[in-house]
Order: sequence, then C-alpha cells, then structure tokens
Amino acid sequence: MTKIDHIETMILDIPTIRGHVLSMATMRLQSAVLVRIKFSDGSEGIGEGTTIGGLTYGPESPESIQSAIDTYITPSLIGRSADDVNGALQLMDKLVRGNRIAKTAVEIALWDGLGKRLGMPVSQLFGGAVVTKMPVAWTLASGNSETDIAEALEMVETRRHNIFKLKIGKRDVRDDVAHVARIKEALGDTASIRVDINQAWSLEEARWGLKGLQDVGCELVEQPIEARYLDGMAELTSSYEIAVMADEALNGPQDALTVAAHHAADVFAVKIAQSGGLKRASEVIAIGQAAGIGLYAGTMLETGLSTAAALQLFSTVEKLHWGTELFGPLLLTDEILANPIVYNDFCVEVPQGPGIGATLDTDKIEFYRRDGARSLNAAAGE
Ligand code: MUC
Ligand code: MG
Repeated sequence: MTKIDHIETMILDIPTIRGHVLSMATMRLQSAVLVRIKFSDGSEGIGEGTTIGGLTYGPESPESIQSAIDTYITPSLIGRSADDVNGALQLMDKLVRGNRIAKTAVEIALWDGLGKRLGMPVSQLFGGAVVTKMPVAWTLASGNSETDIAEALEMVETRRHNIFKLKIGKRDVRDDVAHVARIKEALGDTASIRVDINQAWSLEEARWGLKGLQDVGCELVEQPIEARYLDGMAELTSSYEIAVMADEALNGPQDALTVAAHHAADVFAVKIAQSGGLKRASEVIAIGQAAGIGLYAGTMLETGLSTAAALQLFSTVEKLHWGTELFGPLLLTDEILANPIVYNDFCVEVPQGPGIGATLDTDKIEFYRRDGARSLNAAAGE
C-alpha cells in the first residue's frame, strides 16, 4: 500500500500587479499556503490554500492555515493510505472543525498525487471533463473609475476578458452606483458588468443599491449584505430582476442547502477553498443544480496551482450559467508554475496532464517563500 510519508507547508508572498481595493481591505500581495505531500512510492502531490486580505475576509489567515495543517492535520494523515482521499477527508472533518481552506490545500495535494499515480487528470476522477475551456471574468478594483475603464477597454481589445466584476461597497451607495454607471456606459454592450459588495451594505443600503444597479444595466450583485442575514438576502433575491449571488454565505454543502431552502440567492459563487475542497465543492454544485440555482466558479485569488485544481473540477460541470472568475494568477506580478494557466479569447483553458496539471517552478518557490533567503535578508535589512 502506498502511504502518505511527509507533508510540507510554506507561505509564499507574491505582490499583486496593482492595489486590489475591496470593501474590507486593499490587497498589495497574496499569501498562498503551499502544501507538498510525499508518498512512499516516490510520487508527490501539490496543493494550495489562500484567503483574501489577511483576516478581513474570513476566519482563516495564511498563518492559521499553515498551523492547522502542521499541528492538527499532518500528524493524523502520516502513514495512512495515499489513495484513500475520502478517508482523509472524513478524518480531517472529524478532527478539525471549520478550517476549510487548510483542508482544501491538503485535499488538492491528495487528489493531485492520486491522479499522477494513475496517470490521469483530476477531472477524470470526478467523472471526466465536459469542456476544455471556460469564460473567465476579470475584477476591476483599482479604486478609480478612469483607471478601471482603461483597464477594461484594454482587456476587451486584447480579447482577454469581456466579463467584469467591480468591487464596490467602500463608498456611499449612490457614488458606487455612479461608478458602475460610468464603467457600463464606457463599455456598452461589449461587456457584462457585475458587482461584489463583500457584505458591506445594510439591507436598507442594498435596497437602494440593487434598484440603482439594475437601472444602469448591471447584471448581478454578489453578497450585498452580511452572509448571516438570509432573510434579507431572500428579500433582495425576490424583489429585483438583477441576479443576487451568494458568496461568503456559502461555506460548504450545509450552507448551500440552507441558502437554497431560504431562496436567499439566484446564483452560487462556488469556491473550492470556501467549500472545503474539490469534493465538498462538488456537493455544493449538486445542491445548486438540484435547487435550480445558477452556478459560477469563484476564486480566492489563488495562484496557478489551485486555479488548476479548480479548473479540473469545474470542467466536469454540465452548465456554469455565469462562467468563472478563475483569473488569480493574472493578478500577481509573477508566475509560480513552470506551465502557466493559459488565457485567451475571453476564456481560461483547462490544464492537461496528470493530476491537477500544474508543475511548480522551483526557483520561484524558493524566491517567494516567506521563510526563504530573500525574506530573511529583508528582515536583516540586507
Ligand atoms: C470575492 O469576494 O469574490 C474574487 C475575485 C476578486 O477579485 O476577489 C475575490 C473575492
Ligand atoms: Mg465575492
């Protein structure tokens, strides 16, 4: 029996190409927790877990993800069967409450190892890919309307993106609606415009906001109010034509069932990390499908590594009504994969090859690791 021999974690700090201004934080770098599992037959698997803006987005931080794995998950998995991914998932769920991003990073490395040992892509382990590429949105979040317009026009011109998600919720609602209107007017019908509030509005603000947004041609609003206000989300979903998407409200299959039962969204932003891994995300997808809820492949702004893992799963989904936002690697100043994810013609391609289809660029890993020589030199002022 091939066994799990060793699990290594490290944090990579990679700068973003510009400040990414969200309602709760401005990101200038992304900190990704990399997991490398070595198996007794010499095979390896890699995984990654990220969150957004430290602890401003959710209850896990890069540091908590790393320590949850090192202190609680790794000791329970060492010596277990390498191929028993479901058994590992059940054990992680039994021993560790919450900490979905930490579990995701480990689970992806297990799927990757299994796929590599079998010589097949992870999509095959989920029944097989039904598409080779998917539409991919870009997030406009420079904090400035003119910069966002220039950025969007260039994306349309180069045929990289024609779906844009605008991050709003930091300013007064009316100012935000005016910002969206300016961008929609500049782009016209060449692009689909959506917004993400990241829970920043009160229900009263959201009523004004949704009415205004729908009047200016915005198609979808993501998590306008706090995740726990399901009655408010249900009211917004039934009161306006604009689609309402749940994001922060969806932490795994149980939440998916609750949101569906409350009619608290038209669309699910399915995130592998927020769901607790590929398997749990597939369960969120199944609940959405059964409830007649639209599907969208969300991101926690992962590097190419977990973006590849997400693409493996979402390539197996029959219909992604709202496409994907799996653009994480494009927001970073540097690439950590030797085989970067390919973007063209408004789409992202599903990586080929065994496992998740991602190969690390080991020099880049050494360069960006938080505990590496570069960071130690910086700390020493050299
Ligand atoms: C979120 O809340 O959806 C996804 C894209 C982006 O720019 O930020 C994330 C987080
Ligand atoms: Mg969101």
